[in-house]
Amino acid sequence: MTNHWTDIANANLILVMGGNAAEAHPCGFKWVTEAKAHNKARLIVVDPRFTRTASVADYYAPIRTGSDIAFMGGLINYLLSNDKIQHEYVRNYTDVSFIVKAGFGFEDGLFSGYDAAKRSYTDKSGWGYELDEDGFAKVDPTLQDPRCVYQLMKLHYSRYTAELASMTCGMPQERMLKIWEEIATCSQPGKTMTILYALGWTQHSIGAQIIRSAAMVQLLLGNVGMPGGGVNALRGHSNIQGLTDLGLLSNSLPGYLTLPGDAEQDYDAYIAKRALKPLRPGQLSYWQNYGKFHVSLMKAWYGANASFENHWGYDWLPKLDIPGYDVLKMFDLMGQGKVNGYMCQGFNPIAALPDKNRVSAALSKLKWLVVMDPLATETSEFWRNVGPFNDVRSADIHTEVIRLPTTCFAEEDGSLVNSSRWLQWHWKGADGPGETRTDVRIMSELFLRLRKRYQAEGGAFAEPLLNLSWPYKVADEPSPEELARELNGNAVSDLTDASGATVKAGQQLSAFAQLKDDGSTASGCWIFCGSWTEQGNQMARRDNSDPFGMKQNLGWAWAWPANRRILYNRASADPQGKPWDPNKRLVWWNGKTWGGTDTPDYKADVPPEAGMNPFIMNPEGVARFFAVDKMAEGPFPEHYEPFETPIGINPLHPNNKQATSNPAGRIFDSVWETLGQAKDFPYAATSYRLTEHFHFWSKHCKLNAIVQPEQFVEIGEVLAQEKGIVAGDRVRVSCKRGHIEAVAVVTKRIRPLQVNNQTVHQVGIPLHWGFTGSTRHGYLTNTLVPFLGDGNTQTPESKSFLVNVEKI
Ligand SMILES: Nc1nc2c(c(=O)[nH]1)N[C@H]1C(S)=C(S)[C@@H](COP(=O)(O)OP(=O)(O)OC[C@H]3O[C@@H](n4cnc5c(=O)[nH]c(N)nc54)[C@H](O)[C@@H]3O)O[C@H]1N2
Ligand SMILES: Nc1nc2c(c(=O)[nH]1)N[C@H]1C(S)=C(S)[C@@H](COP(=O)(O)OP(=O)(O)OC[C@H]3O[C@@H](n4cnc5c(=O)[nH]c(N)nc54)[C@H](O)[C@@H]3O)O[C@H]1N2
Ligand SMILES: [Mo]
Repeated sequence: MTNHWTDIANANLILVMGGNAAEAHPCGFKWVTEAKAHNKARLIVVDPRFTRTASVADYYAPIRTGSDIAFMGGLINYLLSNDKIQHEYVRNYTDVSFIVKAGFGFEDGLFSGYDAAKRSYTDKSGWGYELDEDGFAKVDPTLQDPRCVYQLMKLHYSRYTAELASMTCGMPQERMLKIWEEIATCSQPGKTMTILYALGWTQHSIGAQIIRSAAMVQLLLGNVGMPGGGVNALRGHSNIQGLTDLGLLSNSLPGYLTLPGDAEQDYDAYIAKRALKPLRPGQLSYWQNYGKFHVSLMKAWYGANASFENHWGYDWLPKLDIPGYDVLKMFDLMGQGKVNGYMCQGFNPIAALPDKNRVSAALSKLKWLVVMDPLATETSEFWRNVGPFNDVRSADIHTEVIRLPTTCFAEEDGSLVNSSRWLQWHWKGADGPGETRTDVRIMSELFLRLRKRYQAEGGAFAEPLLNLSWPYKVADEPSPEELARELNGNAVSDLTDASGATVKAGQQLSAFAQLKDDGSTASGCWIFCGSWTEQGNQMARRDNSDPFGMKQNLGWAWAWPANRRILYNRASADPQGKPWDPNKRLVWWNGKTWGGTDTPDYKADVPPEAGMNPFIMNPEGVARFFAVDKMAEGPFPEHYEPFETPIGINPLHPNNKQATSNPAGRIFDSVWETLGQAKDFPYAATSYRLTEHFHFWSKHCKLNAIVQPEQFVEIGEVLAQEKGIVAGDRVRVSCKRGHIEAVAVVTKRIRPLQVNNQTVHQVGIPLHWGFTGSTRHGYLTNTLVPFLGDGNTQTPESKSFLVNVEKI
């Protein structure tokens, strides 16, 4: 989230689109209720289904799954052509005036630089700003230059008329216009809309670009950095925010630092490429501190073994030979027989990943599989024949499966990072039963045994293991406190920080501004620096006082970065440093310094007249409508159809087959033949959650099993009638990859939509059932989802695929 949970109460308008917060985030959803009750906020919900969130909305509109960019693109066009933008904000705080290189173009659904054979944009050289001779970006403050971002954006979205958007989304035009009109009222300074989204936006082959389009809308309205504004990802697993923060993705390092690629063997070049120089004179470009964060990380990992002479152990970091080893890639390699063993920790891939039969075949090619989990999951039982629900030939599967029972979060102390970026400490409720061990214990023992063997026998590339620093009191079980203190970081030798304060060797650091690139500081995750200081565990704080009445609650837990609650909050004040609206005060210039109700996201002593731009994480200091070269499929979001499209063409590019679905989406060659077509599988299906279950494990819990005992699918009344299905019938839902069977729920909550002059029916499939646990056994929903994903995040397209439905 750019903003945070309690801040939702500051919104005037709440758009829930691409999520179902009342169902999947019921505790956080109370802040929506607060905003409605105390702030007269209005709630708009856009979802293929009339959801539990929609049931308390002021306005609801249906949408065809996978078509949200058409809606957002139409909205951008509407705001620009009706002049409903926050002018001063857009002019001063965004890239509208920046001149784009002449090499950038867009034609027939494709941006410049596309390589059809490689299915990717191999030449992104045009996707950037024109620079002057000093290396600064060229701008045209009058916005008249046809190559400035403003003019290019206007041109790009002029194609997204209300008619075209409506016929692409299947949303009646008058409903669409009503929503756009209401959203447009938030272009007044001080009136804010918050956008809450989750998987309804991410789980598409074009998901990351849907979210960018939402960011563009919020920038046009001047809503980023504002109380009650922002683009807010409601995150999933209790600690999934912590997972990305700590760099558990295959191409990242803790604190959003990045792993080098194969071509980056030179340490200085690796740092220089990431320590971005300012693109405007006098601008603060915060990533110029990259080296300090990186060296401090290496000192945390390798201690005294990381030195100036050995480039802080740079050679011990893996260098990626491909952009990343995401789960789709790993399971593709596994399916090709190129993976011997798999450690599966707190993850149930056969249930969670797309195309269950493909995942099962991949697991069958392993020599060994270790499952670390409190439960016997579908993945640890994948080799067992469970009738039609898991119809495998056990005798043919030679994978050796080893289960290591772990505790779960409630059986240990530690911290969880929530969607608000708050690190909240929690205390264990009970000891784990039986032979369970904590994950930390299992991983530590494994490490210690491996290291012992390397010490005794040697081996290829042993240095990363041999040189690791392991300073914990109990070597085979570091404590949560020790680990948390290490993530925060400490002084390695006595030092004087930028403010002139001295920190003694061994003392905890208090802020990442103290980090250095000379080896005198260690920090396991620079953005967590400040969470466990000499003053103690800041994550355990539970002071909910709210002195300014702005719901920022700076004494509750600890938020990264720097206990800042709202990112980019400098933009909540006008260029002179005065809040856009006295009722929406976050930070302001008091004549000497920036301060207020939140920790300023800016350099505290730089006066407004210095003209430093507020988005200090970008080298140009402004927010981007034009994503330069950061996205796989182009600098502006464009609508592409799901890979399995119910209408067969892209209404925006009916004549270019290459631009039907995301031309840079993640798909492997062998997957094309597994995709179905609308003539065989005519219905647009989507999958989702229910409050009563948590993925695939709450079904092991008897109370949850009782409240939602059996797999069902939701179909609309019109489709049910066409198919002769009544509520309670058993139906077979099939796609080219397989089928499931379930009970039919016939509902008014899913209506047929008129899309591109044809009727599209949607089918809703909850994801929770399987062949373990206490519920009635069922088929895994992911039997139906295709094995492909987003071009940037590789997130599977679990929200849009084609099926047929028949009565059994
Ligand atoms: N009770 C419970 N809570 C949970 C979870 C759980 O399993 N159970 N899981 C947690 C996790 S890990 C996550 S990631 C979150 C997920 O949170 P959500 O994303 O809110 O959950 P979903 O139910 O997967 O999907 C949300 C909605 O997206 C809609 N949708 C589908 N396709 C589209 C589309 O193309 N456009 C739009 N606008 N909407 C679409 C669906 O109809 C659905 O109502 O929930 C978390 N909370
Ligand atoms: N079709 C479709 N597929 C989807 C989705 C969808 O919307 N539609 N949503 C996707 C999303 S967003 C998600 S997050 C995934 C969820 O997919 P998974 O994360 O694989 O699902 P869970 O059932 O939550 O599995 C977590 C496992 O962790 C175990 N566990 C709990 N605590 C601990 C612990 O402390 N240590 C260890 N080692 N294990 C522990 C649990 O017992 C459980 O088996 O599903 C994805 N798949
Ligand atoms: Mo998730």
